[in-house]
Amino acid sequence: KPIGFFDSGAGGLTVLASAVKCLPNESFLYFGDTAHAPYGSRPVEDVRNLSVQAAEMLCRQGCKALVVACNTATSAAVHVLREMLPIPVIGMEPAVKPALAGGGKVLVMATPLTLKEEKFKALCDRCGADESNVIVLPCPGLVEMVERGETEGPAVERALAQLFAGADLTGVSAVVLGCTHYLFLRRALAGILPADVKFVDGNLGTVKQLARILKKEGLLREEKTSQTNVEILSSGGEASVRLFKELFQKALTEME
Ligand code: DGN
Repeated sequence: KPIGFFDSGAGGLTVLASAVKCLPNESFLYFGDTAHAPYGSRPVEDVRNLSVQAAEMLCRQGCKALVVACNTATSAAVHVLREMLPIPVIGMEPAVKPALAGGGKVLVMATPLTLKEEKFKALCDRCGADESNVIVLPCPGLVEMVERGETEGPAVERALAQLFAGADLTGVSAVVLGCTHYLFLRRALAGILPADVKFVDGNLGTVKQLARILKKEGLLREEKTSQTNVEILSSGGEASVRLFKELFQKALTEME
């Protein structure tokens, strides 16, 4: 049985790439909801309904566990999905805690919805984050850019520089990539930010959590496979699946 992953589009492919590396004997089924991307600027009820539809579809396909490979969908819907589905549901959250552990100030990039939701406030409270050590930077437009396959080059760097123009980076030692799409922009971001700024994301943490839960529930596949089985679906049609496959290869070569 495969492990299901979903996101509003291509961002979750970065999580999928980490999962394939950590759990090569598993099968994976990925769904990107391109027809409804981006989730991050929709009302929370919309994101919840779309997430439920995506999750139900993956369950019908026989998935044994579900990874909500999207910070936005997690903050809007993970509690509903956990109540509703008969399989384990693993969500994501911006990696504020590990970023703060490094010392210094942290800047959190995420979608407007993620930063607005109660779940983010609760996360900040849990981590002892406040205005003195955490700056938030809502990033409308970045998801759309990645969805067009634009991840590097001068135009991307210009868009990023514009986004950061108003941000005070004094004392910032780490940038949290609080949206799975932004991992595709890591190289471009490194081009516009001071060289000593570290990037922190929640992908590996999420995959480790997935592995722990699979093990605990007796769902981990022990038999070896010579090639990991990965199937990629999109609500955006063939062209979108082709782009997803390209981006997935990029994620596999670039992500840890
Ligand atoms: N990849 C999603 C996330 O991690 O928040 C963003 C999805 C979107 O459409 N905004």
